Parts: sequence; structure tokens; C-alpha cells
Amino acid sequence: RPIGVFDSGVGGLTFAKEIKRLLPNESMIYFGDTQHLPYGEKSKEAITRFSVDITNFLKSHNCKAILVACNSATANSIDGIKEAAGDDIVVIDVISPVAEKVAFELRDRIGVIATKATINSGAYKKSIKKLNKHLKVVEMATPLLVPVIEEGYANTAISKAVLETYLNHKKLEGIDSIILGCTHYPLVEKEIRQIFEGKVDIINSPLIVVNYLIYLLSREGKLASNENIPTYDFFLSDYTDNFVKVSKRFFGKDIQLNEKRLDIKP
Ligand code: DGN
Repeated sequence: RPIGVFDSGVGGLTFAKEIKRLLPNESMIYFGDTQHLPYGEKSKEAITRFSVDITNFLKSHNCKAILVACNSATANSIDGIKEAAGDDIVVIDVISPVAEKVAFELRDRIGVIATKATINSGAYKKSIKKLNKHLKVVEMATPLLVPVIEEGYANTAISKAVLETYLNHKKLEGIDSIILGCTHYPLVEKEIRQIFEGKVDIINSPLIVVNYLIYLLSREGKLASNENIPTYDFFLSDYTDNFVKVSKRFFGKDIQLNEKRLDIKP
């Protein structure tokens, strides 16, 4: 049975890429809801409606696990997704494994950057504080980064100016670590590291989250055998040439995309 992965668009491919690297025998079904992006700017109700429909789609493909590879969907809709998935499917999100990791490490003041929908939900702060109420958590929305990265301006003067403006904000003064709380930000990790001159620990979710997925699948005896030859299916709810191009940047040149429109109620 495959692992289902979904996101509002191509961002979740940063997680899919890590699954392919660390779990080379696992088959995967990816769903990018390009018809409804950006989730980062939508209401909780809308994000939940879309996420539940995608969960049902992945369920109909007999997925053994679902990775909610979108911070905005995790922050707003994880309860609805878990309910729709039912007991037989392992559901994992991209916030709680990261919160657990930082809560028990040697840290003091943690910064979180993400979309507006994620920051407004306070999900990172709540999850970390629940585990360790002494940690200071400062959250900041950095909504310009997604379009800059999707338009191909990562590692240019434009991304540098945007990142410098955001990261030099007074709010983030004195942080010792920063969580990249959005699927797209691993693509500008190097630039973020440079701006902080190596003094701030960068917490990049895909590796943490996929290791947690491996732990859960092995605990449940659900890992694919070494003989399994994996298949990869990628679906977009709105197929455009631009997304095909962007997805290659996120996942790799060998990606093949299909269109699958979901009959999502308005
Ligand atoms: N995938 C979204 C997230 O991680 O919050 C970012 C893209 C978006 O919908 N704005």
C-alpha cells in the first residue's frame, strides 16, 4: 500500500523528495491542490473542506499512511483530517514532530517563520509550549517568500532583500533557533543560514518529519519490504505548465504529473 502525501500545491514535494530518498522501497501518491492554493491565505473552514476531500481521495487509493505535507493544513485542519482518515491509516503532520524535537533540546528562544494561516493559528507556539512552557517562541508571518520561491527567485537579489527585511525584524532578535514552518522554505535555507551567519540553528522539517514517519510505520509493522519496487503517482487539481516547471525544481526532473480534479463542494 502506498504512502499518501498532500499539500496545497508543489511545496509538499520537499517532503516527498525526502520520502523517496530515505524510503526507496515505498510507493507514493502525491496530491497538490493547485486549484485551491494558496492555503496560506484561506480560512480554517475552507482549508478543512479541501483537506478532508483530499484525504478521502487518498483513502480511495488504499494509502496505508497520509502525510499532511502542508503547514497551513496541519495548523488548521489536522483534527478533521484524522477523523476522515479513520483508525486504519497512520496520519502524520508536519508540526508536532518538529515541536517535539525542539521542546526537549538545549534551546531558549525559538523563532518560527511561516505563512499567515499558520502563524495566525499559533499552532507551533501552542505545540511547543504544551511540551515545554519555559521556551520562548516568537512567530512571524513571511508571506512574500512563497511567491518569490515559486516564481524562481530563490537565491537571487530579490530573495536576499525579502529575507533580510524579514529576518532582521526586531521580533526575531536574540533567537537561537529558527523553524522553517512552510513547505517552501528549505529552498532558501542556505540564504537564511548566511543571513544569521551560522549563529542561529536552522530547523528544517522534512528530515525530522520523514524520520518520524519511518518510526511510526516500523512500529506498526507497515514498512514496505526491500523487494518492493516503488511506484510514484503525482496529481494536481489544476494542471498548468508553470506548475510542471516549478515541480521539477522541488522534486527533480523525472517527475510525471497527472491532472485530477476533485469534485469539491463550494
Ligand atoms: N504549503 C503551504 C504551507 O506549508 O503552509 C505553503 C503554500 C501556500 O499555500 N501558501
